[in-house]
Amino acid sequence: MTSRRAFIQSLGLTGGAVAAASVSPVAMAALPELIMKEDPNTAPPHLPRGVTGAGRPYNPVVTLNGWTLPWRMNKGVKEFHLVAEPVVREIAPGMNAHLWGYNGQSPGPTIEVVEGDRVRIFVTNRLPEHTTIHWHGQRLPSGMDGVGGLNQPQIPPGKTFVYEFVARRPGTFMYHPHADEMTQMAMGMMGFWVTHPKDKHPLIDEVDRDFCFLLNAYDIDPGSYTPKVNTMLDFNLWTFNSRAFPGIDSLNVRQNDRVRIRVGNLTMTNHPIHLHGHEFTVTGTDGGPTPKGSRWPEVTADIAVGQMRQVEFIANEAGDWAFHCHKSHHTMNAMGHDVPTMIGVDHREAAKQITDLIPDYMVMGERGMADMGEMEMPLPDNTLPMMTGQGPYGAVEMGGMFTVLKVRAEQKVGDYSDPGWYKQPPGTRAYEWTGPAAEPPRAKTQGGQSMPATGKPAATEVQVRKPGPHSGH
Ligand SMILES: [Cu+2]
Repeated sequence: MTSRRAFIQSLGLTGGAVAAASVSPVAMAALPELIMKEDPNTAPPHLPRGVTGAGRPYNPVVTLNGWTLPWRMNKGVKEFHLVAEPVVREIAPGMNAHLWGYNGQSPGPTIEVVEGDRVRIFVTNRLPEHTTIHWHGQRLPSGMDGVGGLNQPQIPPGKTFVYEFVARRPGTFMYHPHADEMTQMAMGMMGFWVTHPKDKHPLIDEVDRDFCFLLNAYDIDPGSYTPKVNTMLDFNLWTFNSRAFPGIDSLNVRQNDRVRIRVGNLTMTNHPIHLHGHEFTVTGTDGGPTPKGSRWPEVTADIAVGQMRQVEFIANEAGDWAFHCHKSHHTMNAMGHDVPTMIGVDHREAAKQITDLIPDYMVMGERGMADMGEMEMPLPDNTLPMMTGQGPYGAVEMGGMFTVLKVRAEQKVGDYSDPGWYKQPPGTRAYEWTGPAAEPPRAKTQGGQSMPATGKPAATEVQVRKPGPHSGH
């Protein structure tokens, strides 16, 4: 079966230590080969029957800046091999994070099966401490649920444990350790799981494109590489699948495609995920598909901690559409929190002198924050600008949990490649007004017209410095 190896390579994956020419009983008695991915690019979807020629067909998902783990079929059981290990993840070009993950990446590969499949997952622990895997949302025997100490002994470093169960319920799931959870999830240990329905399902529509990703967050000090694991709320890197804008791939679809996006939240706060230009409905949670009567149009879905949402819409509006978390601090990259707002203060000379002494000194812009998008300040090594990303009309001034849905009439069926920027038809872009400027209407009185204020100063004092920074948001 050279086709298996060729297939794995065609996905940009490495592995295949086991020559798959003959899957002999001896080979099947060994651990499934370890398949790894080195780069953070979005892998193309698996062909439903591409890996082993075995198993029921389904419409595969595309994991944003991630990949799906190939399996091998062993006497009717789908076998997967996950290895928990330290990894280097490029958060965006210019910044690598030292994380823990699975099979070379954080998050780990997506596991994709069909309702009714018997699944056997070998988990090898190459971490310096014990671990487990919990299969969030699955119906399974209690002993397979992965809570260390409760359902099973911990998996010691160097050991391999086997999980086996039937994927009973179709839907959207995730996996993560239930062992030293605070550390291991802060270090990036998590992955996605999709169980496709085996037959036509009354509540699960067929879609043309099916994307998935996890929300995650890290606290990595500017200039350093490893997340701080004790952080509870004050994270500074907000990511889709451990990537921050502009490192997140766009979601490229064909106009009029029915699109599903599945999102799971393994951060420590909620994320209102917002789509421009379209309305979607929430068609499923980690509890399963939602009843049709419960679906109403939305443009933002709040995804709470430990929740998953799958949203669906018809991508019928051609263009480039922002898709992002609506918490504005979550569309920013690593920033020093203990800096004053400098709006109104021209600090450029002072900042130059300070950065000679303190290289990672960062200040807020004196005309608002927009000029941070075209960062003039020197940054410490391995640090992303707070907001960046070059669009067709200049800096996008975003970071973190932000990407673009690209809807194109000319995108081919099954083509996930980036079509470039949208070419707007003439006369459909916001433009500058060049006529005479109007006098802004302003009240001339000192207070409201009905109840003028008494004893108020003649002019409001200009505050150039706002009160100090917030904390604990
Ligand atoms: Cu958010």
